[in-house]
Order: sequence, then structure tokens, then C-alpha cells
Amino acid sequence: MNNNFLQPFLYKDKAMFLAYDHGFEHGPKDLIGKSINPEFILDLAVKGEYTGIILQKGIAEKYYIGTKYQKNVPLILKLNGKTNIPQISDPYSSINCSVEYAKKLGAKAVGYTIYLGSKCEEKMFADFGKIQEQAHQLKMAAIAWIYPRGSAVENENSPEITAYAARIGLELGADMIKIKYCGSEETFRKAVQSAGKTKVILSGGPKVEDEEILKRIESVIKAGATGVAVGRNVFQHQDPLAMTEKIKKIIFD
Ligand code: FBP
Repeated sequence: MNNNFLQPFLYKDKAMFLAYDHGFEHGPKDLIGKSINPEFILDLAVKGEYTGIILQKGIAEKYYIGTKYQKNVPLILKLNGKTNIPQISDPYSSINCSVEYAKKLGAKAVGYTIYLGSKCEEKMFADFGKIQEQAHQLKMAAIAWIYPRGSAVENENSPEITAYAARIGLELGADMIKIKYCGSEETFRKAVQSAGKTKVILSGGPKVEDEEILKRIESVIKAGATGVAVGRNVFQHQDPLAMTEKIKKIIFD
């Protein structure tokens, strides 16, 4: 089995996803200005020619399925989510949508977050194991967000644990993984190598200066990454479309 399920999300074998699950993960405080309105984000995804949009179930039901957006940007339905309200050192993110229902909502891929190193990691491995098999049966891609996090994790962004996260993605059968930056092109290349035939995309992270995020994206592309899933660095920007164009140039040119 190869990566064919990812075809709807690739252009020139690269990917640029717009992530919009922050209202769930961090609360509306992240959704500054017009980004509180899901239609603003979906318009941006289409105008900016993103190769995928990441949404939770409720937004897909009310703003995506059966709309013009469905025809213009493929959906990755995020199946699990958690808030940042409880102070939990070993997180678990519960499933709120099935793979079958994601398919009914028009998704061509499903996403699931695994907190590698959490005391609950085995539950997330088991969840993702089932999700991956169901997704492939329904001819959908299975994408894993793999974020090292928990009381046993000393440094969530160390090159070693990032490469370990990437390897877990390969071993669990993810078609694609979304991982955080680990400091340099060289260390990210090790993570990409660890992921083997599983494609790797960068998770954008909190809003930083334009130059910093653009340099980071350039370095992961040079390291062999397939692309990025970006959220805050675009929709918290004063000109989200202009920022999108800059990112697009790096990934696709
Ligand atoms: P950003 O580009 O805004 O970082 O979005 C990527 C993402 O993975 C989102 O899908 C998610 O809401 C958020 O980051 C989670 O970040 P964290 O777990 O670090 O709070």
C-alpha cells in the first residue's frame, strides 16, 4: 500500500494545509479579527489555493458539506480534540467523530492527535490503529498529529523526540504526520528520514515574525518535508492572503 489516499491533497507532490481547530484547542481568543467567522477562513482556503483545510465536525457540518467550499478545497476532518482548560500534565484527546461520519461530511482524510510520551499514549496508539484501518477501508488518508507531551517528556521539541515521533507515525501506518519544528534543517531531515515513506508536514506553531516562520518553512522543505499545516501564522496575520502567497511560493516553486 502506498500514499495514494493523499493524492487529493497534493499539488506537485507538496501540501499546504490551513488548520482551523484552534477554537476547540485554545478557545476563541486565538481567533482574532475576522478569523472568528469560519466562512472567512474557508474563503481564504479557496483564494489562497490551500491543498487542504482542517476542521472539526461541527464546522464541517454547518459550513462545508454541500457548499461551494466542498468543491474547491479538500477536507481533513479532525476526529479528536481537547481544550486547554484543565491543567493536565499527561494529556489524552478524546474522539468526537467517527471515520464513517467524517466521510459523510465530505472528508477525504481524517486527522488524530497523539501525545507521544503521555501516560495515556497507549490509548491514543490504540485509537489511531483503529482509525487508520477504517480510513483505508473507506479510501481515506489517515493523518497523525504527533506531539511529544507529558510529565515524562523533558523537551517537547528536542531533535531526538521529534525523530521518534516521526518514526512512530511510520510504524503506526500514518499516511502523513504533522510534527513540530525541532530547531534546524539538519535535525528536521533526521525526522523526515525516520518517517520513511510516511509524508511529513510541519505544524506551524504560535504566531511569530514573518521572517522567522518563512525561514522555518524553507528549512523543512529543504529537509524533505512535504509541506505545512499552518493556522495562527496566517489567520492572526494582518494580511492572511499575502502571508499565504509567501508560504505558497516557498512550498511550490
Ligand atoms: P498552528 O499552525 O496555529 O500551530 O496550528 C497547528 C495546530 O496543530 C492546530 O491544528 C492545533 O489547534 C494547534 O496547533 C495545537 O497546538 P498546541 O497543541 O501546541 O496547543
